[in-house]
Amino acid sequence: MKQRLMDAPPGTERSGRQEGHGDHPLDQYLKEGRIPHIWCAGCGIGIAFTAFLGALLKAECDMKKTVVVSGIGCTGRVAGYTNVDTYHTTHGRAIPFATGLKLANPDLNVIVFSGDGDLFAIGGNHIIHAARRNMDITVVCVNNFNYGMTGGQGGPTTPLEARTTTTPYGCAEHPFNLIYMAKASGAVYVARWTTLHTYELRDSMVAALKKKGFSFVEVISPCPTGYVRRNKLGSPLDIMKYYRDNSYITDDLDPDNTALPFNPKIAVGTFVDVEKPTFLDMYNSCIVSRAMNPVKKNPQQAGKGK
Ligand SMILES: Cc1ncc(C[n+]2csc(CCOP(=O)(O)OP(=O)(O)O)c2C)c(N)n1
Ligand code: SF4
Ligand SMILES: [Mg+2]
Repeated sequence: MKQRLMDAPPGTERSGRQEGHGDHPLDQYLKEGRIPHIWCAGCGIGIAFTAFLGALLKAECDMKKTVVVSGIGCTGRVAGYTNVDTYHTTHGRAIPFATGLKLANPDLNVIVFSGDGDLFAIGGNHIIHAARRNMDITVVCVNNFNYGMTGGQGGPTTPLEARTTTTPYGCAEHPFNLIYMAKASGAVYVARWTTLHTYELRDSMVAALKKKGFSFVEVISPCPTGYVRRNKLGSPLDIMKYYRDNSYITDDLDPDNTALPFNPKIAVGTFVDVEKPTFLDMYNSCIVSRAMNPVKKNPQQAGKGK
């Protein structure tokens, strides 16, 4: 990788965009000029990102029509490393930016890739309403149970009694169950995987990319520098072993029974896969068609009340 960076033509470090470089099948999706990345050793975001690039390849996404949007956070850096048009927006506002993009250009394939804090704390209101409207976007949330980028503060998914920099004696707040929340808000595709389940995660992202409507994929992921270290959960390899021994794949579970941690183990799989008209379907069939074809008033009634 270092060799490739040295070989990169001048200017790519800034623009990050190169054509035809490298020979790995995923190279075309990576802004190599932006490497080295910022992620810590053992962080799960890189695994989620690799699964995502594999999904772009497998889903045969048209890169000219694909846009990645993210908010601020370690996970949010995914937007900057993906070799498509990207939007690294303000903290918590990835969903409204994505919504605007989709409405302005419905041909675009719009993906939001962001963290648990970005999407469910400051951005919590946006995500529930985008799901309610069934906006045709794909949302990938890397859930590492804390605000990784800013020093490991507690957030809306921090488990009860877990230690973070803002909960040094343990977290006293009940966490959100993102699967249940996405389903209750109206998402038509909802899945969860851990960073151990790399192929399942990639294939789930393919399904989410192809799904018409609001699709949501949660990725349970370690933050070794923040959450894992403060809770003395061991090395990144120990976390992988933990995921292996404490997760099970199911497609039949009611989202209500998927709460973390760990009920009794981490339930992973696809929990929602249904069809429903999207916001744009409804907007076109309801508002646009009625505005274009107004019901003509009965001439006898037209004069009434004058
Ligand atoms: C309006 C605003 N508030 C707070 C911040 C500081 N901030 C930056 S990233 C972040 C949290 C990131 O956590 P998460 O979304 O879970 O991403 P992670 O770093 O864990 O991947 C916060 C609070 C900010 N940049 N802007
Ligand atoms: S602080 Fe945590 S989430 Fe951020 S890159 Fe490091 S390990 Fe990953
Ligand atoms: Mg986080």
